[in-house]
Amino acid sequence: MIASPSSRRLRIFGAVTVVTLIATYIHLRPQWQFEYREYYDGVTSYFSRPVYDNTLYNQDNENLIQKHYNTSNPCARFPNTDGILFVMKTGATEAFDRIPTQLITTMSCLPDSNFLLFSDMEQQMGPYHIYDALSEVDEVDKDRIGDFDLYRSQQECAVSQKECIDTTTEKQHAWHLDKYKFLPMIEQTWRMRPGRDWYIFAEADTYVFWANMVHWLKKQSGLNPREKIYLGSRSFVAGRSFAHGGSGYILSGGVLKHLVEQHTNLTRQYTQKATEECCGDLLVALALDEHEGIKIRQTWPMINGEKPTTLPYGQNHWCEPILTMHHMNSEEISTVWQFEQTRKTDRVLMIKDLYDSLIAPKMRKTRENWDNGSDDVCYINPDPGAQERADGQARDRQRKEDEMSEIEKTAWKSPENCAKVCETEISAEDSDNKEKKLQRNCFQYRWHDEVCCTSKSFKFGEPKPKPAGLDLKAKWTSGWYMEGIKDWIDAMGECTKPAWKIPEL
Ligand SMILES: *[C@@H]1O[C@H](CO)[C@@H](O)[C@H](O)[C@H]1NC(C)=O
Ligand SMILES: *[C@@H]1O[C@H](CO)[C@@H](O)[C@H](O)[C@H]1NC(C)=O
Ligand SMILES: CC(=O)N[C@H]1CO[C@H](CO)[C@@H](O)[C@@H]1O
Repeated sequence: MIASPSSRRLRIFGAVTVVTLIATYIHLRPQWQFEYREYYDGVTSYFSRPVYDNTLYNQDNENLIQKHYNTSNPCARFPNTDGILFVMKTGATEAFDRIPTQLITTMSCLPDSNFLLFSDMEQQMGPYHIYDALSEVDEVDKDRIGDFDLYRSQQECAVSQKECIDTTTEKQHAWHLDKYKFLPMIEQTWRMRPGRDWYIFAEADTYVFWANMVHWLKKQSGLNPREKIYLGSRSFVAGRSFAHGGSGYILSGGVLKHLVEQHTNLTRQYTQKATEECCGDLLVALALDEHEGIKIRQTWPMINGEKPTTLPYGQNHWCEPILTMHHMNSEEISTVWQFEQTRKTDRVLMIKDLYDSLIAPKMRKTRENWDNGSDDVCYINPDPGAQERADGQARDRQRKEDEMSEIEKTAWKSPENCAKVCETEISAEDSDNKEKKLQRNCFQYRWHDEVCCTSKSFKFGEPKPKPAGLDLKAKWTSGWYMEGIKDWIDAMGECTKPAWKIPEL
């Protein structure tokens, strides 16, 4: 059979197509393999995440933390939080600044069913839902009470909150609205997640040390969650004690059940009361006292309102395990999480460990334009002008003239004179006396404008703005008596037994 021109053309076309396909295959093959390998790498890195240089590591803490930060298994040392519910309260003016860091650090290891997020507005943050603590407050109250103006403007905001609300000017309003959230939040918490042993309430700038917290609640404390228990760091307003909210506070399932199930009018009642009181954490204490007859049990310094740079290290703040800290900004939360993740040991984390790994490497003899919070004992130029310029607290804490040594009498004259107070506290003949070293009262000083103050603990502190003019007196200088600190630390030894605090009434 003779092929017609059209069928020959067809065959040529067919051959060309096959050759083209083969060429395309050969051309593409390496790329497919490459893509395949990339995909494969993606799969393995899903199981094993990167290892980085540990940015916290240095020669002063090389024995305490890992040189590298292996991010593969962040929850390996995280405790089992069964029976515990964590409740974090925030506000719409700050939620997106604070909560994401919480979610990618400590809370990333909490099962979703073991925490709730509350705010003064319902919002969604990635896969996480933020509940409106005020949703069940009576509409009449919301209209009537001026503190709810911010609540309304937040809801009326047509774009992102940042573009509607000036966070600096609204800070005060956000604070006033905050106190209305506490009891409604407590009620909703029980309704949404009833029957847990422990309920831990905290704020978006609270850091929770979960390993310590769970170990203490479940094992170490011996507390029975079926009893009515209210734990926290005790504060006072007009003689009434309450657990400070920002430090975090803990309610037993036993007390929460009774409080919520037996008192159906809590939200209404405490919305009214909130108009007359300063703060929501106080209202919680008032409700627990009025309805359950219980008071806070002091759990400080384990539940703590300070952070690593403001903790007063020393007596009562050393071998004590730490459960919470407060005023932690996002960077600080991430830093402490990284520290927990890269510690070389699993042993109970004590306050001392924060100092050794995070603070000690940064300590030096003096820092200018710096305030380390020295304010236990003060020495001020006796001249009336200088006395008047000094702040009230410093004035109240002056040592009496006839109780002062010669060194102390001239301490106000300069930072160098001020430093001598600590340097000369222990006399040369006592320099080997361990008891004397442990009883040291002067670890650091701060000098500013003819006011010298010293402190019986050692704190790191924070920068102070550099004064504009040339007046040397206006500068803030802080210093630490490093030898005295070292002697005290050596005399304290290794803290072989953590000093767990027994919560007292
Ligand atoms: C990081 O940790 C993972 C899981 O614990 C482990 O399999 C891996 O070998 C570690 N990587 C390095 C470099 O140590
Ligand atoms: C609920 O509390 C409000 C405010 O204290 C009060 O006016 C009201 O009578 C209470 N209602 C009940 C049913 O107790
Ligand atoms: C560590 C510490 O207590 N820092 C304090 C330093 O001083 C400022 C006030 O100037 C305080 O706010 C800090 O708490």
